[in-house]
Amino acid sequence: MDLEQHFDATIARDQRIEPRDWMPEGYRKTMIRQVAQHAHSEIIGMQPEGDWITRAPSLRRKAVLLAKVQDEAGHGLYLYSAAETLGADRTDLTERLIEGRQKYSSIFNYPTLTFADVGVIGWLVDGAAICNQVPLCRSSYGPYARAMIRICKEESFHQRQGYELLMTMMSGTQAQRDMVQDATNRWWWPSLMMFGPPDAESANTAQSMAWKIKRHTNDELRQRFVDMSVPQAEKLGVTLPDPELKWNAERGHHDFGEIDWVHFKQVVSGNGPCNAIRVSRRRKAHEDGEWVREAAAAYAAKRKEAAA
Ligand code: BYC
Repeated sequence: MDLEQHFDATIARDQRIEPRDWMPEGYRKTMIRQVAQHAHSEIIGMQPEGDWITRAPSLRRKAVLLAKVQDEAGHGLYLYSAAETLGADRTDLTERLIEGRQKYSSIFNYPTLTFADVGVIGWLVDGAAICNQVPLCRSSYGPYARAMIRICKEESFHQRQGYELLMTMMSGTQAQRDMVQDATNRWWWPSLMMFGPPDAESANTAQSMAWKIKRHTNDELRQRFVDMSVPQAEKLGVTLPDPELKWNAERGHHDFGEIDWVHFKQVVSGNGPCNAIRVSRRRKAHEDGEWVREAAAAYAAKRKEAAA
C-alpha cells in the first residue's frame, strides 16, 4: 500500500496518526497551525486572570487563581511539545506569536475589570474551551489528542472553580451580584466567538473534519455551548445578554441572536481592546528570559562535554 493510502486507511479506521507516520504536507501544516494557535492561546490566556493574582480578595482565592494560571502555562508547554513532534521549532513559533504572524484566541483580548471577571472566565471561557476541546481528545493526531485528555481534566476543574466563585458572589451583596451580571454581559458574546467563524465562512472546517482533526463544526459546538450555558445562568441567577435567546422546541435547541462578526474579525486581526498589551507583555517576558535560555544551553553543552 502506498503511503497516502496507508494514511487514509488509518484515518478511516479511526486510528491515530503518530509522529513517525507519513502524513500529507497539508495535514502537517494544518496540525502545526492549530496546535501552535492553541498553545499561544494558553500562554497569552494567563494574562487576563494573572492581572488579579495580586488583588485576589482572600488567601484562598489567591492560591486557587495562582494554581489555575500555572495550569494554563502547563497546557501551553504540552502543546508546544506536541507541535515539535510535527517538526515545528518552538523558538520559531514564539517569534511568530510576538511578531503578530500567528494567531491566538480572540477571547484573551478583553480586559478583566473586576474580580467577577475571574469567575466568569472560569464559567464561560473555560466552559467554551471544554466544549471545544473534549471532542479534540479524539482528534486524529496522537500527541495532540493525548495532550487534550489531561488538559480537559484540568479545564473542567477550572470551570467549576469559576462557577463556585460566582455562586459565592451571587449569595453576597447587591454590589457583588451586579459585578457578576456586568462581567457576564461583557464576556458572553466574546465566548461565543471562541468557536470561530460561522461554518459557511470557516476556511478550514471541511478539510479538518475529513482528516478527523475536528470532530464537529464551529456552529455545532457553539450551539452545544449555548444550550449548556442557559440552565447554568438560570441556576446562578444571571441574565444572558441576548434578548433573542429562547428555546426552540422544534429544533430542540436554543435560538440566539446574531453575533457581531465584524467585531470578531477586528479582534482577530490585532485590533481588539487588549491585543497590543497582550503581545507586548509576551515579548517582554521572552526578552527578559533570554539569560535563562542562554544559561540552560551553556549548562547542557557543559554536561555534553563532560560526558564525552
Ligand atoms: N480567535 O477556518 P476556521 C483556553 C482563526 S485556550 C482567533 O474555522 P479552524 C484557556 C482560525 O485559526 C483555548 N482566531 O479555523 C486558556 C483560522 O486562522 P487561519 C484555545 C480564530 O482552525 C487560558 C481562521 O480564523 N482553544 O482554553 O478550523 C485561560 C478561520 O477559522 C478564532 C483552542 O485553540 C478565534 N476565536 O477552527 C482560560 C482550540 N476562531 O487559517 C482558558 C483549538 C478561528 O487564518 N482550536 N480563528 O490561520 C480549534 O478548535 C480550532 O482551531 C478553532 C478554529 C475552532 C478555534
